[in-house]
Amino acid sequence: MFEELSTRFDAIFKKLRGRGKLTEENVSEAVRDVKRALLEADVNYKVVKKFAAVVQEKALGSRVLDSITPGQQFVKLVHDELTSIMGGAARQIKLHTNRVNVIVLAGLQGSGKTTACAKLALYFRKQGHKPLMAACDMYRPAAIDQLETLGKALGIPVYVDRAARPVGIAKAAVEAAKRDGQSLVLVDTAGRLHIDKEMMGELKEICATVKPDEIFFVADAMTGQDAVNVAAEFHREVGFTGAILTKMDGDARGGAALSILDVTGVAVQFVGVGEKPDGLEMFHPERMASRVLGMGDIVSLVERAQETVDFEKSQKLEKKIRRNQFTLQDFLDQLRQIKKMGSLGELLAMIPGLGGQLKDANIDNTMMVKIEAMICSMTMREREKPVIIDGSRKKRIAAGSGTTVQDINKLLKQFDSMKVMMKRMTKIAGKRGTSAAMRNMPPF
Ligand SMILES: Nc1nc2c(ncn2[C@@H]2O[C@H](COP(=O)(O)OP(=O)(O)OP(=O)(O)O)[C@@H](O)[C@H]2O)c(=O)[nH]1
Ligand SMILES: [Mg+2]
Repeated sequence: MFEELSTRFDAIFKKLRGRGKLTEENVSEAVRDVKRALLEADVNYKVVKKFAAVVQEKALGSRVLDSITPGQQFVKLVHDELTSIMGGAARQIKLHTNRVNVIVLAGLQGSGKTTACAKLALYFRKQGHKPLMAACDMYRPAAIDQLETLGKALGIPVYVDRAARPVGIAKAAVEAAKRDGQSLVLVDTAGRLHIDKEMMGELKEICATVKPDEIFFVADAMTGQDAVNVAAEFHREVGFTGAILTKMDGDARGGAALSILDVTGVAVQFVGVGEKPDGLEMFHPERMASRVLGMGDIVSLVERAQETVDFEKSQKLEKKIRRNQFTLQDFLDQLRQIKKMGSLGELLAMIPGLGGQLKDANIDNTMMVKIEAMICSMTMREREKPVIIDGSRKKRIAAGSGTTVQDINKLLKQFDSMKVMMKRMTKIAGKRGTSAAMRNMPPF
């Protein structure tokens, strides 16, 4: 996400920091570079112009130039402005608890509406709601099947009526939800290649009938300014309460995320970060700005860890680490937990300070696969007591996992030093009192 833009900002700030003292001239130069970077990331030109003017004015007008750390001050300024154009504080969606909530999803063909429908159903179910998905796309025969398959996989009910019209389906779904005690209806609508009268008419009719609490405009982030222009047109016609930018896991340059609010007046509410139903994140402007500027996103990382990591298991693990009983089997379990959280590269990119360096590090999941293979080729006793792994055992494990004896040696050595480090960390944490977030984190 935002990789290119991130790299560009990194270079601009490095240049600035190398200057020792900032002058009006090199601030102007940096602002010009920022402007170019944003334009290349496909941010709307009017937004860029405004952004640059504000940064320039604040950088020159305030105490930035005279401060002890002008470079850092400048970074902070850009960070704050980025946060502000994306909407400042995130809006928490609060669903009603005393009646059925309705959310309508709309957008162009293939933007990710149906996927987002399932993602939101899962998201709100995690918060204790009981979602029902309504299949209102009658134009593509496979659309209903797609939603039904997703529903079945997640155990979420889908309202289907292959003979009715979209408006009727939406209405009947809300009634069914009331009857069956579901608390949220997610309406999946049909996509079109372009915004057309028929589509708008149908959508307006659906909205007038079911009176949704939220209308989310779903846009493919990869399409950049096109997505923003369609969003603006859409908003004029129907109005929406939030945008969902999908496919942010691809190489979307960021333009859409940075422009939608300014152009339409409505903020991004969620981002899609994967094809699977758990690939959805709430959009936090502040965290996103940190990510763009390569400052990492530790809060999202902790949140994701909390969602995936089993609390009881991690407490047991903490005890084991403290007693120095951490085994290769535990290590394997941890690796699998991390894999559940996402790709290693993606996770590391969220760690402050690491973002920019990752490119050359070539961190990929093959390393994890290799380690997993090696541990899986060990007997249980070897995993519990790695000291017994002698030369001949090493040969056997290497042959079994398609690796070399050197690989096994490396793994064992890394495991040893990791154990030492972990013990040290729990000691420090113990003194300070481990925070709940830390306890939930895997130990590396
Ligand atoms: N990588 C990635 N792929 C996504 C994401 N969201 C959706 N997709 C993929 O995009 C394609 C289209 O998604 P759908 O949910 O079917 O899109 P839609 O808007 O319902 O499409 P129509 O009903 O045809 O208008 C599918 O292949 C999805 O798997 C995302 O956040 N990341
Ligand atoms: Mg669809």
